[in-house]
Amino acid sequence: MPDHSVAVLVPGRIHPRVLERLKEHVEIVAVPMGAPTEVAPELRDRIRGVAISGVLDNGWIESLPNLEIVSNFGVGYDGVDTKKAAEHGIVVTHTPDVLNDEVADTTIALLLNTVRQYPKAENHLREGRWKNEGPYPLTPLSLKGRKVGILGLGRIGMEIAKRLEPFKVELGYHTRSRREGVDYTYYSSLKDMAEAVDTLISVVPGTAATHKIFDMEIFKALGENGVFINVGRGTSVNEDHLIAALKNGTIAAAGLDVFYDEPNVRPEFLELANACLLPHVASASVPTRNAMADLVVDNLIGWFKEKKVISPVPETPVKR
Ligand code: A2R
Repeated sequence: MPDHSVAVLVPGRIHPRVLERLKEHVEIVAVPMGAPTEVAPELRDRIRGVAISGVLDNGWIESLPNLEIVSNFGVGYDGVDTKKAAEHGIVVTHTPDVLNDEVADTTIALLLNTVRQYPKAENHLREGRWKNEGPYPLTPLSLKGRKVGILGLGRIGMEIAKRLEPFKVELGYHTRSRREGVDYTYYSSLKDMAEAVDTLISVVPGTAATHKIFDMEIFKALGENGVFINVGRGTSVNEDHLIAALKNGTIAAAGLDVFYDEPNVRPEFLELANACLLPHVASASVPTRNAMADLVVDNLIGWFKEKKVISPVPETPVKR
């Protein structure tokens, strides 16, 4: 039986499984994404949790007097102001680990698609051009012999690196703190890594420190044979610079699953033959998204039942 003394706010859209499971336990208050809307005081005072996929407006944190927990759908929680939440003693959780394999698999696919142009080759067949015009042109780029540098060797970055080992590429990484027990070459800055490798993969969170760190200086360092893959956050990229770098041959190609202002993709990207584009689908399989949905719900229910959460974000003040 749902405990209607507890209500959970759900701004905007979220995976349906979150709603299905949550409604067995609590009352759901569905509101539009964005600034707070009118909620009856009696209901407002029962809202102790938020389930969010996207951006949580700070107005909700300020206007819900009994809010205790924000459960974020996704490992990246740049849509939640964790500092503001902490000021209000609110716990923030996210969905790490359950998506590592899926995102790492997508990264390999995106990398191969970017260098070998498989989606375009398939279109060549589908459009009847193989028969009418002849074979798809040879791809100028190949994965063979590449030197790959990964920005961010965390949970997902490690899975990407492990998957790349059998591809016989050279592997290196940059993180702020060097990882113990890892044999890949460590670079002490992104710039140094970009100079040393010909393929950059970004899988860092969207933070102030990673905002637009991929700029023309980095693309110039990567060079004309360079391939840039981004499965972290679009906010890490200066898209003006990336578009220019792809247009003028500063780098050879880019594979992007994330964009600065999703779902608005800069039209220039669509014009670029050397850009391979995905609509933020790295974790988007039914089993992985179900696991993420379950973790969103289990964090909330665990908190309401026993004041215990499974996967708090590092910045959160978990009170037990
Ligand atoms: O810098 P460190 O030692 O904290 O290493 C983390 C690295 N990282 C950075 N590296 C260089 N410069 C930065 N400013 C910076 N900030 C963070 O990113 C660590 O190696 C990695 C993040 O790993 P995890 O926290 O385990 O995150 P996970 O689960 O791999 O997901 C990464 C991101 C998500 O935040 C979403 O944006 C996307 O992938 O799905």
